[in-house]
Amino acid sequence: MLLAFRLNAQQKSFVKIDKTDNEKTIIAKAARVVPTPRQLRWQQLELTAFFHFGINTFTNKEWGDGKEDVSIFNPEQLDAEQWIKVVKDAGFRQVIITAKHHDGFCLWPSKYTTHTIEHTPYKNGKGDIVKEVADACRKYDIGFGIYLSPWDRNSATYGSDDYNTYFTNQLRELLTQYGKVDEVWFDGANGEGPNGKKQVYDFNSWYALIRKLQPQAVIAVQGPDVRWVGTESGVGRETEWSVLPVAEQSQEKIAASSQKDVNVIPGVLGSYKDQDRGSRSKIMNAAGLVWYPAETDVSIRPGWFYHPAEDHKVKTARELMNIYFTSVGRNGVLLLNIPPDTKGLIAASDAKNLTAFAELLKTTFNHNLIKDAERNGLYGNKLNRLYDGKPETSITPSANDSTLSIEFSWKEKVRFNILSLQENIALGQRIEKFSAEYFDGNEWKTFANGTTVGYKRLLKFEEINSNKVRFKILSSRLNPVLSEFGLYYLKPDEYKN
Ligand code: FUL
Repeated sequence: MLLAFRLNAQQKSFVKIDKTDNEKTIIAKAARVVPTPRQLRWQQLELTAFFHFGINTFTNKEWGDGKEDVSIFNPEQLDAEQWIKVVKDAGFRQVIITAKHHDGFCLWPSKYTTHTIEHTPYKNGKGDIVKEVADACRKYDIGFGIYLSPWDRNSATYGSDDYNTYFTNQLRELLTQYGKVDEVWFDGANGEGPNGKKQVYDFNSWYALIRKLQPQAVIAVQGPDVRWVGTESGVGRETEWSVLPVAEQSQEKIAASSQKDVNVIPGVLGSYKDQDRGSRSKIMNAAGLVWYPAETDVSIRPGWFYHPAEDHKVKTARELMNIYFTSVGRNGVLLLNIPPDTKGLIAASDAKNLTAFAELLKTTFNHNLIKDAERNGLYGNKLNRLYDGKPETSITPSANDSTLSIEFSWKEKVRFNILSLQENIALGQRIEKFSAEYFDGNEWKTFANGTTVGYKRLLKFEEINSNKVRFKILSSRLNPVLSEFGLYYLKPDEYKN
């Protein structure tokens, strides 16, 4: 018990690789890199929602230039509780509001500029939409996050040091006036100010301010805690490692930033376009490793902001379900954008599709077939741990074994077309290769295989009918820790590729 505690206490979200470390040592180090408590909480949310709302909603544009007349902003029926109820009922557990987009218009009455909601007809200048959203989140018990665009096309100071002070002041307002903040989302977009100079952002001091005022908040995606998956399509990588390699200089900055945490943006080796960012070949020449999980952002509509012409282009329940498979089901967190309309409401079309998506999700994962399987295999009743919904109960082979094999049998044949896997990532991400087979009466046949699992891996395939299934972890960094395993069936007419 004591030994286990000591080992856990040693585990951190980053580790240095020494030049003398051999492959075995590097792999063991990689297996022990773990998420911070804030990263773990965030990963377990699975579904988070983005609300792009602001002056662009009224100009019908995606990007504003900061010269907009703010008197056009008047969402007369705005009801933040409607936004939160719609997403909460659909299973979303945290939201992010665009407090300020690239146009510089503030949805709260910032003291530091006049380009705000205070100078609009909305509630005669007495409104504060950041507050309305924060209050609704608290009322419905759902996480609250803010998007604050560093790129500001309205501020006269943009392009100078004064802008960093301006931004810090705005950030402080948002971090101190609205209660608990669970996520802060920074975009990397960067332009030139009126002086023709490109702004150099003071990110590290902003991270320090967030850590001080809201230590539980994850900082995404220009930030130390959460990484952009690399596309805006909702499709993550099939091989998605949360433990990534960093270069020498980055390793030094991380170590200097804190003893127990990462407080700078990790300089990950390779490119966000790479299909694999963390397998053995990628981490062998790293100077350090860091827990840096992927967030998959995508909009329910073609654009990020609401445009009436896109009312008929809202993603369907089936499309959202596919996105669930390729985001959450590929070791990511889904950040789905649902932009409120000019009335200040989530449009009926979007709400309808979200409700249908939630129903589809419920039907799909309603019954895990392994609950009905016999218990005569190697792990016997321990198999119950694989469907109790608790990440901390798991099955694992002995400490020296990096493979695992489990078998399920049923008295009668069962029908399935979905496989769901989860690792207990509180202990790290370890699984590197797996395969699943069924017995067709004569021989074993593979129906699914893959590489990483991480928090969750979902696979779908042609319907299988069988009374025997076996699952093998073929390769893992140290002993694999499998916490959940599921086989499900969904009628093809309810769910198509
Ligand atoms: C991008 C922005 O430029 C888009 O307008 C949107 O906010 C998206 C989430 O991030 O970089």
